[in-house]
Amino acid sequence: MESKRVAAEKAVEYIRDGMVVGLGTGSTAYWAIQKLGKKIKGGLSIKAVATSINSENLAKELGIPLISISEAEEMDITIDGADEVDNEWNLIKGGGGALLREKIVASFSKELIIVVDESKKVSRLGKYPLPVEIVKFGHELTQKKLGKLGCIPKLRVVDNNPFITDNGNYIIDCDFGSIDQPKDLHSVINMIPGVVDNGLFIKIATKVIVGYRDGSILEL
Ligand code: ABF
Repeated sequence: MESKRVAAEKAVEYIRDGMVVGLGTGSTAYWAIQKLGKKIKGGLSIKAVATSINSENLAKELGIPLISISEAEEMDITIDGADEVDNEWNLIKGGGGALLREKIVASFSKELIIVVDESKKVSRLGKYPLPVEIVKFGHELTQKKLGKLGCIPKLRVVDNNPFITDNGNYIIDCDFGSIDQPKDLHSVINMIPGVVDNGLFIKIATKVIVGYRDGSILEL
């Protein structure tokens, strides 16, 4: 936790009065939201857009003023976590099931600061199964098509039921083992009818902050 927390709190130092801030999802983004809540109690004045119902509820608890993405139009800075980050700052995200709203918010952000602990840095993406959000209609066939791309596709299940995203869709976790051409794979996956989006974030991050167990920080 300490390494995630130091990275997340460092990212919050970039937040200034009057900004519109994208709130990520997951246990690292959690610490950024907590720190933001403290700074707002100390007088920081911002508006926030959440990337999940979980983050929205946490922000409400902490008194962080929320607006909808439609009201925001653009975020100044979004702070979010990731499951893997490669040397070109391509990401795998979606372990928390929030990839669609995270990618939408990220795509309308001037800055996307990714906050991770050292375990997330990889030389090649894919050890972590790639989450793909798909619609329910024909999901078994969509899952088969994903398998034909060279992965082991598994419907994400929680408490013996299919996981349902905030958008009412399913997640297929696709174990590719290793992803050589993330940009190409991203396009090929998203061309499959029934696929809404996938957890590859290609060249969207503008800064990566890595936290280490000893409390040190690496800003890439
Ligand atoms: C979220 O944070 C997800 O996209 C990603 O899977 C997760 C990273 O998990 P954590 O920060 O909890 O390690 O943005």
